[in-house]
Amino acid sequence: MSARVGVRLSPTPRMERIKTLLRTERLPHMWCPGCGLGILLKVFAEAVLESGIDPDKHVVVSGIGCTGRIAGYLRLDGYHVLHGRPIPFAVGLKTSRPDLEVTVISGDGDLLTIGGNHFIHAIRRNDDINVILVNNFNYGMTGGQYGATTPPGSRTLTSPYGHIEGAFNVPYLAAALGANFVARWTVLHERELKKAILEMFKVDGFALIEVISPCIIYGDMNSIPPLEMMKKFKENCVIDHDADLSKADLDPTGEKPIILGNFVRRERPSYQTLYSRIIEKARGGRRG
Ligand SMILES: Cc1ncc(C[n+]2csc(CCOP(=O)(O)OP(=O)(O)O)c2C)c(N)n1
Ligand SMILES: [Mg+2]
Repeated sequence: MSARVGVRLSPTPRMERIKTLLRTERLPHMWCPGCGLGILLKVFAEAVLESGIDPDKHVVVSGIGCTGRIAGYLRLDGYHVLHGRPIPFAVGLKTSRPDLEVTVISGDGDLLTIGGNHFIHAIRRNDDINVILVNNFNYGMTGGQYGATTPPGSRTLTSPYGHIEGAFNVPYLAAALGANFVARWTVLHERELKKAILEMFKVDGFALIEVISPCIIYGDMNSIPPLEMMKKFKENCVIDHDADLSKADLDPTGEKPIILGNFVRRERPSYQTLYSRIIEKARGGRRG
């Protein structure tokens, strides 16, 4: 066990600032030691504080899963909704309250397996929401079953001899569907991730960040302890903003490079922008 366990850090002004956005009465959190979600929680809280947008205007929507718990730890308006349904909830919220900055933070299973249909149609419509999709390659909360992002060959609770299905290449999928902003970072790339979140807040239209995060369950089943996985992230990551996304599929158990970057920036008008124009026009027409 590390000699640092039990060492108490004296709070820095930065930590104090972040704490203002955390529901500290709910801590300690429920995540496993070695899980990357705590880092994302901290980075997201920092980005909210630096966004220049009143925290009262930020809303976080989560589905079910370990990642889905993030909404409950943030001292922001938050909704913890049905499994697979944070995107339609967020779309309804943003359409009725365009003044809010609506961010979905949820897992790969929630957003792409049970919720995959909502994901593709929200991007097709270009709904003006932010989506942070945490890819830990499995259903972490329920014990590590495989899902739509589990890389072929992985051992999971439901593929003990190795997974034989293909996995979604998330940035490639989102780019092909027409998302206005597409990025991928790992929880080890805190600064780049925070910058990407800040950029995402400014996008009118669908903005997606895939965040790769170690999961102790997935790691254990593939004989990679979480810190080893972090090491792999560090050693195998290649930042290439202009990458050919068709080659950006992932294999955290192997030596394949993990391609990271801010890959797509488009200015397609969002559904909500077009919708408000049409409503204006209809109202103007009636008056005239
Ligand atoms: C309708 C429904 N089906 C199944 C479940 C059980 N369930 C809870 S969390 C979860 C998986 C979540 O996986 P993911 O979204 O990847 O989140 P993670 O825990 O990995 O962060 C499942 C299947 C549920 N709560 N509701
Ligand atoms: Mg998951």
